[in-house]
Amino acid sequence: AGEPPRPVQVWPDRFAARYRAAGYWRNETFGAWLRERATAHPDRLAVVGGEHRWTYAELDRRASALASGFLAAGLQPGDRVLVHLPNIPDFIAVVMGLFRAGLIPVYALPAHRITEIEHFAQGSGARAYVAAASHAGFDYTGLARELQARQPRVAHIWIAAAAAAPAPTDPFPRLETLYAMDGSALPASISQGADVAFLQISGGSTGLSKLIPRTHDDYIYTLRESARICGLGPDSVFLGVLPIAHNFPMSSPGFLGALYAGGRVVLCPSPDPESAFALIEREGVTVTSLVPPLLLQWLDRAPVSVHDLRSLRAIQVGGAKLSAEIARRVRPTLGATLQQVFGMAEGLVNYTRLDDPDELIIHTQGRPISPDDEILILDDEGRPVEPGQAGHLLTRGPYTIRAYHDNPSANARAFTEDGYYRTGDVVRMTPEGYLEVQGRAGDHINRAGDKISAEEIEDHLLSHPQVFDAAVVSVPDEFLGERSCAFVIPKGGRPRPADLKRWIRARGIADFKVPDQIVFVEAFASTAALKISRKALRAQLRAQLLEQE
Ligand code: J2J
Repeated sequence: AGEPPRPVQVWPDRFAARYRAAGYWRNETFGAWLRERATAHPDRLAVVGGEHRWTYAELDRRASALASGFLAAGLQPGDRVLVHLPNIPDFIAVVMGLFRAGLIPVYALPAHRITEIEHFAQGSGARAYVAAASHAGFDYTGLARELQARQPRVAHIWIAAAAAAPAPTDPFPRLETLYAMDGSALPASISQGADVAFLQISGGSTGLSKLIPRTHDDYIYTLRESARICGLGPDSVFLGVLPIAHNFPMSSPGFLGALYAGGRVVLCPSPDPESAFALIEREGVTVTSLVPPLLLQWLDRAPVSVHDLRSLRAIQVGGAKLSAEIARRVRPTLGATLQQVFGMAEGLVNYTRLDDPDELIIHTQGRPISPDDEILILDDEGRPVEPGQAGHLLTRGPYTIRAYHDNPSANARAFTEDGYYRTGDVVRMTPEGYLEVQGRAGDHINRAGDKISAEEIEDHLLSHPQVFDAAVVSVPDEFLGERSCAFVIPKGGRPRPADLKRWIRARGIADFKVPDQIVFVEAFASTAALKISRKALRAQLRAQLLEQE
């Protein structure tokens, strides 16, 4: 089979030249800017989490120590490393260490399980896996064992044990031992700006998640601009509440934006509002990012909390559509400015600006970061819509990818011949040039910001012996925004819904993908129409369900 391909991301020359000339791409790298910050202000706090309080110098030292440990183990620059860590300081040390070594992190979410991890390992050709021993009641060491059995190419595994004592049978080296390495001889960076820095995970609108190669140049551009647009500086304290492996709390402006600006990152390992509120008070948090359902919890709990939240200045909300009614409550209840963020791991990110009129902040999802973000809004036939009308959003620009990693069929679907990315989102543009998200054209469920591919879950359902056919659709949900409903045609007796859910879970996938609701039907009304598309079928079933409610 040979060596798996190395990730690349290439823009046509004339675009690359333009992005460099405009000063967007500066051949800056992660390893280099961390070293610059650590030299400029070594004693300033960079990362706070659990018992740890690391200065910039300490973070830089730990990154170098890990980098030399990874390389000493036999990994080579360009190798891919699966990072499967919750919101703990080790997450940041590990990714900074990988950058320093020229290794390529592949970000998995803590909710992902063996099936997804194996898919990422295979797709990226990963040679190593770094996980926490356990988190939120799940044993990642067990997953590591299974991964190694299924994918022997993943030869190196490190487990961050945190405070927990290692189990006597645990065969894996502890990440912590690498912090004792001497990495002082390593250069700050061996990468170039145009190199792929990491692989991010797509929301997966059709089928399984795809891998998104982002370069130092393109991603650091978004960090620099996001930090500016969100008003971040040395005094900013960013709270990571959402899983920081996700592109939104990572970069919009996220923990990387905060570090880029020389600010401080505080990590909250639990999504519970009171844990976050306690940290806001203790650390003087000024900024955080939330998905709409979490914001809703905060709005309910803040007025009765004992904690003082007055340090909060801005809150970014995105990942899923925020309703105007909820948006309106942010400033009066939390005393902070709302910034709506409409972004995607593939690239394009839109923000409402801090000084925008309330009208725009409450009703729109913002405008692009870059003057060179090109936006097309097209009708079903691919023609530009009339101004103000809704249509399919396509985009290209200085930080939107031109291709997924090693995936020609997905690339053929997701990109036009002239390099526009088909986002799958339906939007309209206001006269001010701001975008309002209307919905999605594709069949995925946006469950509280977690993206679920209908096709992926249908395939899991079809593996059950008592499932003849299945169609998964999204249903509006007051709290989650959308929830998932599986329509199932049983065969040979009807399975119990709880058993079906257990079956899906046992396939080793993230819990958020397990259908919220299962409806048994005799047949799909449309099977008579023979060649009806899955898409049309799902639309029909969704309409049927909404009618009944
Ligand atoms: C409606 N839908 C939204 C919003 C994303 C910043 C913010 C979010 C993401 C993200 C991100 C939305 N209103 N405000 O990576 O850097 C839906 C759209 C979009 C998809 C992308 C970032 N914000 N969405 O959510 O890659 O459907 O990135 O195409 O996970 O989320 O999902 P994802």
